Amino acid sequence: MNGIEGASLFFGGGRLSGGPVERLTRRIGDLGDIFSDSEAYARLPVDRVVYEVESHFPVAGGTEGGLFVGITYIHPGKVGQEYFMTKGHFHAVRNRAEVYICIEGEGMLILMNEDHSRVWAEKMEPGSIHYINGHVAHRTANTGSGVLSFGAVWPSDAGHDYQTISEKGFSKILVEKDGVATLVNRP
Ligand code: PAN
Ligand code: ZN
Repeated sequence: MNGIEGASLFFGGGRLSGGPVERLTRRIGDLGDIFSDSEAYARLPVDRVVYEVESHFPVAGGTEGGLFVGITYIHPGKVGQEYFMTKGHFHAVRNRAEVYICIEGEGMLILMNEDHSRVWAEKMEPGSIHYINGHVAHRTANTGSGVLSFGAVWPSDAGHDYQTISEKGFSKILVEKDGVATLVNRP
């Protein structure tokens, strides 16, 4: 043996493999509280897949100093005029930052500050790299016609606060307006 080893994790062919990978699927039926147009939401099949996440957790959740890695795949689609998107969250430990790297597709990273007074977005395209400051809520939306996929790396003690978003939402939503992805105030 020469002491040289292969990586334990591999991304290829649109899939994470190698090391232990946990897979999570979010369907329309799981996402009732995030989309604004409840009539359009009710018309979609509850089992339609909106996004999938593959994650590798090399250390236990809550470990200080470790990192987690994941790939998110958001399918194309809309609920009314609002693009398919992730639930979105603050990190439970608010000062924990994160990096996203877009792999494939077209989308927007939607960000909101801690007192919900400001929402803004960054365009995601293959190769775009997004540094997400701690204290900033983040969600991603697929604005294209194919799958949007991106890699994420975040601290293993960050945790996820979904509660705040499910109760109060983001103060702006991303909708298609005259063919263009546009942030508008939440109705
Ligand atoms: C990402 C997200 C992933 C799914 O790995 O967890 O894109 O989005 P939701 O967690 O909001 O459903 C991340 O930001 N981790 O911290
Ligand atoms: Zn996060």
